Amino acid sequence: MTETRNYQFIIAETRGRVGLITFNRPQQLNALCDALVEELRQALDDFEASDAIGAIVITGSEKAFAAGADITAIKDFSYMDAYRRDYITRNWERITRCRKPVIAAVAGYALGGGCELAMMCDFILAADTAQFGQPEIKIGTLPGAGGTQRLPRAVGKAKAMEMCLTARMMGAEEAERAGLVARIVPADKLLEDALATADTIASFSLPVVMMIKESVNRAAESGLGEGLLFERRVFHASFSLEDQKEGMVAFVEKRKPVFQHR
Ligand code: CO8
Repeated sequence: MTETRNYQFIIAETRGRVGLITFNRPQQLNALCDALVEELRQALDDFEASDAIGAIVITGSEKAFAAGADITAIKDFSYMDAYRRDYITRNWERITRCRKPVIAAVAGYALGGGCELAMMCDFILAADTAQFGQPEIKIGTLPGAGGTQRLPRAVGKAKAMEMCLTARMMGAEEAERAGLVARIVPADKLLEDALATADTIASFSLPVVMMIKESVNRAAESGLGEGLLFERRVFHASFSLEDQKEGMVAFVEKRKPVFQHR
């Protein structure tokens, strides 16, 4: 395990080929102040640039993944403050521009911007203690980091509408049933499981991993015909990879492949 830069509000470390980012603002339940999200952006930039990293895990504390945007910091924002800063788009959405897979490991509260940030990741692993919600309506605003768009796509319109309009929280079991999370893990095993999952992904050929991520994302962003065409083109392109040759030859030779990530 190697710690990377010195940050104030996050801890960024490497565990083998996995980059681990832990929100570290426990007194405020990891409320997402601008400095924290800037550090997140920096850590993601570093992990993306590093050839030694194949997958990324983002996690919080036992009590909270993140309890939302920092209400204290944004309460006096004017329209112009939010617009000129390009609030949310400038740094929160760095996650959505990651080309390497990003897993959210969520225990405790994932509320408002915390839920939205988790939904920006490629998939969510939830501790049995996880609570998801979009309670912005209670503080006189609305989800502003994708909640009204990604939640209905994940759980369907009825549940998303109810959650956004009533601020009701959804527990881990309901979240799994509804398709918001990939899997539920006992809380004390969450990090271990998320790191093992990321490690499995990082053990595969990185260009193939990236091609799969890009292709699955097309399913959400295009019609079936366009999506299938995209997949087919990328699939054909995969035959240009050294790792494809190695993977298939290793299978035929009944040995473990050694991927070179090219
Ligand atoms: N921002 C700032 N501080 C927070 C936040 C937050 N989102 N959440 C918790 N805190 C602070 C509390 O103020 C408290 O601080 P202190 O100890 O100094 O009083 C500390 O964290 C602990 O919180 P509680 O004492 O409230 O802990 P509880 O266990 O009693 O309750 C809850 C936990 C239920 C999570 C409660 O803290 C809560 O309801 N938090 C707010 C949740 C919320 O409304 N989140 C949505 C925020 S808005 C948002 O995310 C919008 C995203 C993008 C919008 C863009 C708009 C421009």
